[in-house]
Amino acid sequence: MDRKTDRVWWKEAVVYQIYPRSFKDGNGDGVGDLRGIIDNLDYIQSLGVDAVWLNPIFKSPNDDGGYDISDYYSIQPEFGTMQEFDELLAGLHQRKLKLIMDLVLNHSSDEHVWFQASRKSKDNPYRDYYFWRPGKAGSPPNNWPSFFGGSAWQLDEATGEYYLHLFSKKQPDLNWENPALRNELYQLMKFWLEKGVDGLRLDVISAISKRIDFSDTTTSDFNETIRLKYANGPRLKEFIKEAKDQVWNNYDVLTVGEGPGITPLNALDYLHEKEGLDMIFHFGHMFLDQGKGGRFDPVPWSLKDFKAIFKTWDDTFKDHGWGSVFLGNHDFPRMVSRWGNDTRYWSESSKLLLTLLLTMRGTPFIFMGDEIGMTNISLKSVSESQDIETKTGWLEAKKIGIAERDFLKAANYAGRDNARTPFQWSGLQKAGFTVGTPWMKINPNHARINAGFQDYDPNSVLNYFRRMVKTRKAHPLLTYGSYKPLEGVVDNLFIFLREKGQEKLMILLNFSNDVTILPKEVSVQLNTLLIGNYPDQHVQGELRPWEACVYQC
Ligand code: TEU
Ligand code: CA
Repeated sequence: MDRKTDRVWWKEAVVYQIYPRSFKDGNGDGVGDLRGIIDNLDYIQSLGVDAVWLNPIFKSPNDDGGYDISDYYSIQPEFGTMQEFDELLAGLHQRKLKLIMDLVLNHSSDEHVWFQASRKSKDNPYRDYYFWRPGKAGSPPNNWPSFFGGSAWQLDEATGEYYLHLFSKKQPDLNWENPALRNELYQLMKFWLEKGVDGLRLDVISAISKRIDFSDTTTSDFNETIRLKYANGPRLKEFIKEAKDQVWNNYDVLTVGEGPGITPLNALDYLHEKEGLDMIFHFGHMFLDQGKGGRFDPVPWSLKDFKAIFKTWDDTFKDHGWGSVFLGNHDFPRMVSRWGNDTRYWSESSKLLLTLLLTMRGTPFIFMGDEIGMTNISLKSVSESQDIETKTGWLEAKKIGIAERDFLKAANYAGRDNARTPFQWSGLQKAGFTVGTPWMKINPNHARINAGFQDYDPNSVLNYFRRMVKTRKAHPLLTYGSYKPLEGVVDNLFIFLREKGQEKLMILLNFSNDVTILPKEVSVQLNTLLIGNYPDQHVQGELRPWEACVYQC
């Protein structure tokens, strides 16, 4: 049984992702916080979005931007108090906005009381909340690499054993094989759902079932190691089903799982109305420009491959399950810098990418700042990075003799700092983000790119985004209609049809700096232009550089 055609809020929603540390500082300490979000709920509502996905706000030593939780029941002190959380949730609900929280259940912080106990002794009741293994002749138990460089195992002197951490050594992996641990996680999820949280984004859910033989990886391609060794473990489906039975089925809650390593061939194994997740984030397109060395080994990408990945994933979900669509988040460079042209055609390509997000089939997730076309930042040295993945990536690169200049080039193209620069509210100093010293470098281009200026400019990226959201809402076929990309068009054009009943829309996107002639068979179908990203009338028969058009056919 599948609810492909059922109407549910999360299929019709446009979701706005907020990285709280960088959204707005409400108390002058240079760090974004809940007060800063509460004070800007009217701005969020003005976007026309339906839900907010908040990156983790739980107590954390902040080794990995809050993805290292040391207490699942309390708010990160820098972000505010539980009272302020309640105020935020009420403020969202008053505006008919839903809240999706980001829960990290694959690992905890090493400062969590569970881990503090677990490491005390081999027979501690909490020992098996984590994975401990003896080394092999003075080496780690196997050759698994961490996402953040080095081994995925850390020797703990106290008991002379290693513990597993797929991410940083301050993020020990939780042992889902242990039912006592699973029950603790179910309890903490119920705590937040009882408060009225509307959705859960489940961090690295694809990795919670470990292959406990811990056999070595046999490939040097890191994304292959994720797929074959970390994700899609033997009990993954079972654990998801149990969480569904024990917790999620008892609430009206959206569950969207972050699924690195999940492929079009097995995605549907994890999605099911009664026994699985509602959606996953897949990474097909997000690893497109990553070479064998992963993030800091960028390779050119082609629109041909980009289109093929969208087709493959749309095919995956066309009859069962439901897709999610995103082009950026807190883990990836800014979408206009990565997929668009953030110099000469900054405005047009920002709007084109927002058009793609809001006309594609699947629930769109918009990363804060992309609605105003925020761009990558250029770090002058690795020491300016605030991201463990870049800092450890540099240590690894140095070991193999890569020059800082070359590593920095890769980090400035692909690093996560790009997405974590403070939101650019105004052209004032510190971009209106804080009155204190910002925790992270602010992009100097905030003088030109900021929500304040754009709010008043009818042709701004921000006001185009607002119009595009309204267009999506006005045409339910953009949610429930079919998806059919046009084959055989020239490589720099991405053209697709959305249809439902008698209504048919054609979306035309020119991913290039060149004026491109439209094929005859396309032009003859175009009737009324619903929305376009050039202020003046669309020139029949061609697409201008980075031009996006949505036509009624
Ligand atoms: O990301 C894990 C993940 O799957 C990677 O694709 C992600 O891009 C990460 O940067 C490694 O390249 C999730 C969170 O989104 C990320 O912020 C955390 O660092 C990570 O899990 C560990 O919790
Ligand atoms: Ca603050």
